[in-house]
Amino acid sequence: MKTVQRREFIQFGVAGVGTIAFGATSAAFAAAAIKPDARTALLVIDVQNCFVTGGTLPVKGGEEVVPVINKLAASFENVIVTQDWHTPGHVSFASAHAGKKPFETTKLGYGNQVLWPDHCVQGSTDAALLKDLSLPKAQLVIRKGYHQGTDSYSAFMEADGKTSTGLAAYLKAHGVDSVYVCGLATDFCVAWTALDARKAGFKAAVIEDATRAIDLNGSLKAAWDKMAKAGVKRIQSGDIAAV
Ligand code: VGL
Ligand code: ZN
Repeated sequence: MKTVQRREFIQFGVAGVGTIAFGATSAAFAAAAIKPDARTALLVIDVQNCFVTGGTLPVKGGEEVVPVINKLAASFENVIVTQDWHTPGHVSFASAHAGKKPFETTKLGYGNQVLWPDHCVQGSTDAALLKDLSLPKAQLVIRKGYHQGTDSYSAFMEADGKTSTGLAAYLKAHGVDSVYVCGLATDFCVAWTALDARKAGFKAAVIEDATRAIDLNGSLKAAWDKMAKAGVKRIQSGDIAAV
């Protein structure tokens, strides 16, 4: 019991407190940096060509997360990668809905769906991971959004709220209880993944400077508010001990 509490304090307590008490650059703060252990995983969400400059659904500054994530990943024993992986004509594409334009919404059986430009089609260069992403330790690639009629922003659960990707069971089988989420985009796949991590019983943090947002109609603020309510911590890459 003592061990668990102490670890929780180090992993999920000190970063925020340290920022207020000492400032991010002080030696006191540096000494309290988060040191990921065997029960912790870094989830690298959708760092794919589609979501960066030149891609089909570019996120402003998306490519800037690559050096940050490469450095972060070296500090983690467990690294998991996701890819948005849609069928041609996927239900989340505006082109699949007569009279609809990208960034409009529609109502599907499972609720409201934002309609996107065609993006991340299975096997395309657009859906490939960025070539400069260097994650030699990555142990699992989870692909999601491959059911024609169901989107999946979250790495844990498809948008119908009941079809699991298997990620929670995988992490639990490996003794992981805490996840740190980074990648693209902050207000969609990163946020939904972090929220579902909490629902599945994991401690969860989003590494803000290792993400970039789409920010559609206030979606970024809404996502941070929702995550704060759900107990998702908001940290910076500098809060993780470098190796
Ligand atoms: C994403 C919109 C559509 C994401 C994926 O990775 O955040 N956003 N598909
Ligand atoms: Zn998508």
